[in-house]
Amino acid sequence: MPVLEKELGVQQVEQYIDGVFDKVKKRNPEETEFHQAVKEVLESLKPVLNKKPVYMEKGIVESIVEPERLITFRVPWIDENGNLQVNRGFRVQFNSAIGPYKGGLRFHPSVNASIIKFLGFEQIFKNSLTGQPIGAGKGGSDFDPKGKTDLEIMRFCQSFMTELSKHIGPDTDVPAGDIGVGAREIGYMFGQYKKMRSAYEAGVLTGKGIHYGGSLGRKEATGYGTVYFVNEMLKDNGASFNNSAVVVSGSGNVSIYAMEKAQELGAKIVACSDSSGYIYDPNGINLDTVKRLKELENQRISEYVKAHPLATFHDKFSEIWSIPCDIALPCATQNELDKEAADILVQNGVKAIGEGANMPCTQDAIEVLIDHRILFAPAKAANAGGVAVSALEMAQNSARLSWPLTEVDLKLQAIMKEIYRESKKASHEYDAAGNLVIGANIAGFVKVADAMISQGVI
Ligand code: NDP
Ligand code: 2IT
Repeated sequence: MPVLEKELGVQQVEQYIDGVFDKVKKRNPEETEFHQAVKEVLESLKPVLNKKPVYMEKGIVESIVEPERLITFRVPWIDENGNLQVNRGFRVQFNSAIGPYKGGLRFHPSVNASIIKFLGFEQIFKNSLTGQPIGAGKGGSDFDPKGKTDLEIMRFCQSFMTELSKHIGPDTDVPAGDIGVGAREIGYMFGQYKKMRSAYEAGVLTGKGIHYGGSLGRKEATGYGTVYFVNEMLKDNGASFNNSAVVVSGSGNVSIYAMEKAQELGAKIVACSDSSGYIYDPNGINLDTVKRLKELENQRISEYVKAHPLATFHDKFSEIWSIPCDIALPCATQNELDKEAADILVQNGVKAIGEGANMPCTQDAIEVLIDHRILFAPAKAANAGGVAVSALEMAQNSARLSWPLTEVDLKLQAIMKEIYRESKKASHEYDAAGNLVIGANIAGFVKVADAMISQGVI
């Protein structure tokens, strides 16, 4: 292409992207997390739009940032004292170009339209990267599970599902867990859905208990998958988990199984956290204790030091990143690792970061890490193992089969390797020199965009 024509093309793309982003901000005022997620993707799509203007001409970019549907609803329930409580429920059905809407449910007091839309938007590209036939959705509620009795959790889940059941189904929209939603909540919601439909539609939810249609390996999949992905990235750069010091934030589902797999690969986990603070254990975190506290007893992480007197508890959650480490895995929540934390990690000689949580690093933190050539595994690629195994759970439910754990785990390993390979390939194809943020966004986008073009204006 002649130089002038190429420059005009670049300018046109810049203007187009600016225009789409302005519209997103105007249409979704004050939804800062959603803006942040959209901005990152739009910026990384520029090289694709330069090479393939058809995505602009067909209006794919302005379509992909607009959810197909956003449902909000009232969730009334009665607490232990007989008082009425009213929460707000959400489901965003973002994109169904390559399969039924698929994505988790989050129960946390911070949940609002911005959080649900950012998560649903990320899911488009993540789900596409898995190579599985799944579209993108996300949902949840501002319900706070902390301090609630089991009965209150059940009542809330039932009320939430009474409304949500009108909008989901094994071929339309398949929710799963996320923050505050694990096997217990999925069980109560599945029970209510089954009662309302008078039918056993096992594939309507994933992350179910193994005894009623869940997949072996789903519980571990996000954490293991993150470590498999980071391991690929390390191997590709002549490094490994073996003998490395690792800091993992959070102590929930993703965090626990990331720690487990990293330990299996020879790493020493020196710190983990919950929202009340972090623990540092110079001997390496004892996972049996963390599992007992978190999976069985619903305790705070500070209790860990009672069983391990050499360990210390610090009540500032965000200061976990000041612990020197070779590899950092943020596995708690969005924007938990900011520029200041990234600066400290770099000063302390960190070699790699793997995002187990969704959007855990702020944009300026990512810039610091990339500028310093720290190996960086972005969330959409690194934490895709969870939803990938959810898709395998759907496949098993459709076939009325249950695969052995080794089969699921081998499939997960192959999927994570392939996501790494594809993300890296796309980054080189579009002149981003191994930048996996750009590579993953592009590789995820292209499949969905092509499907959208094939299906016409709908
Ligand atoms: P869990 O509820 O099991 O655990 C969340 C952990 O993060 C807890 O330790 C929690 O502490 C901590 N945390 C949550 N919110 C905050 C906050 N605002 N500030 C500080 N700490 C916080 O959730 P998951 O492990 O399932 O999810 C963790 C992350 O991984 C989320 O970003 C989620 O979207 C993402 N993810 C999850 C997948 C899955 O399969 N579950 C798949 C892909 C991504 P506390 O208990 O004190 O609240
Ligand atoms: O963010 C995510 O990918 C999840 N919470 C898992 C979604 C799923 O459908 O398994």
